[in-house]
Amino acid sequence: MESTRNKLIRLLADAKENYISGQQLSDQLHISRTAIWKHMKELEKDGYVIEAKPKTGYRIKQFSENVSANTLKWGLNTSWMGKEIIHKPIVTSTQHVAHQAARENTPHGTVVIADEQSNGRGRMDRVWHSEKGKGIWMSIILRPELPPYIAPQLTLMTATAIAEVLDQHDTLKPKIKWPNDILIQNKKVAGILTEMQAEQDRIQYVVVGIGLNVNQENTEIPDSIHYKATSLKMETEKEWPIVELVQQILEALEKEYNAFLENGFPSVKTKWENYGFRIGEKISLHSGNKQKNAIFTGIAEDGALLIEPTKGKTEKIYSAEIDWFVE
Ligand code: BTX
Repeated sequence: MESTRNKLIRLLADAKENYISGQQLSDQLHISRTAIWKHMKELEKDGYVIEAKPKTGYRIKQFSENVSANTLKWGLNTSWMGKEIIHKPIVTSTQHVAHQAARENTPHGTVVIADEQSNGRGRMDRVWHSEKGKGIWMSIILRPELPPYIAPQLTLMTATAIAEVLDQHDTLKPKIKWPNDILIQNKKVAGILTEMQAEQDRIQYVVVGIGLNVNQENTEIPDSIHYKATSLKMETEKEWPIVELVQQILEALEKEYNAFLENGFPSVKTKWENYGFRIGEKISLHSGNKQKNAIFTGIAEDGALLIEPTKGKTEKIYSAEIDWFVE
């Protein structure tokens, strides 16, 4: 059901330049004029510029580009994804907050998003740099009624949805580095971290963490990762609207997830392979301290990496990392 706040924004937005009286709003929303006034104050906190003219009414002078639960929900075209949004200015890690929320029974599709993470993390507890207001740092709680071995496929599905969103912008040409990184011009623009709580044969919940570098300048990328990291701004020389981008990602994810439930992994596989980084090329892989070179031929029906270490012999790999440089 649409919230009163969203209905209020919709009424004001539909009125465009015209004022709507407090009485009219209160009649349509079935709340008191004092409640309307309180909502207006909340909208201002969310970054909307509201004009209130005595004896005339209210109008929106400027929409908000700030990230907040309300701005993200307004205009979000999904049926279950992001119906519940938890937004915080700063957290240690949105993964941490999402796990807590999931244990407290928050619904499927809940989104936890922060402006900044003080302890953002990647796989194996690696650091994920998450500067304030410069990127999308969010975690999504999913509750698929599926067995635990499916979880890695959700990583590939999420990567595909993000690649599709970025690919709507002609120049970006995103690639997915198996299993969880999105690259532009061979540099990492986004990473995905999928964590799960499960019983032996059933997933309780999955937290899909997405880190996407959006508006960092060249100088704002830490030196240690400079050679392999980029942002949308660095690639396009323009500032990107974060709220709109989050909405596009949530919409694409809902679509991909629904298709995945209906048709299984094959619906993801073909799209994923269109974006696969170095498919058909020689790659170096490592897992623990084992390293091997092989031709990367594609991904299997279950999402595993398919390689050909020697001609005519195919191997399936479930856990490894593709090295940046071929040895
Ligand atoms: P990963 O383990 O594949 O990648 C981590 C590695 O990526 C780091 O060791 C570093 O080399 C590099 N790196 C760190 N920060 C950045 C960055 N901002 N841009 C590009 N490269 C970077 C990838 O793990 C999964 C990352 C998920 C991050 C999200 S953010 C929201 C959620 N909360 C949280 O704590 N993690 C996830």
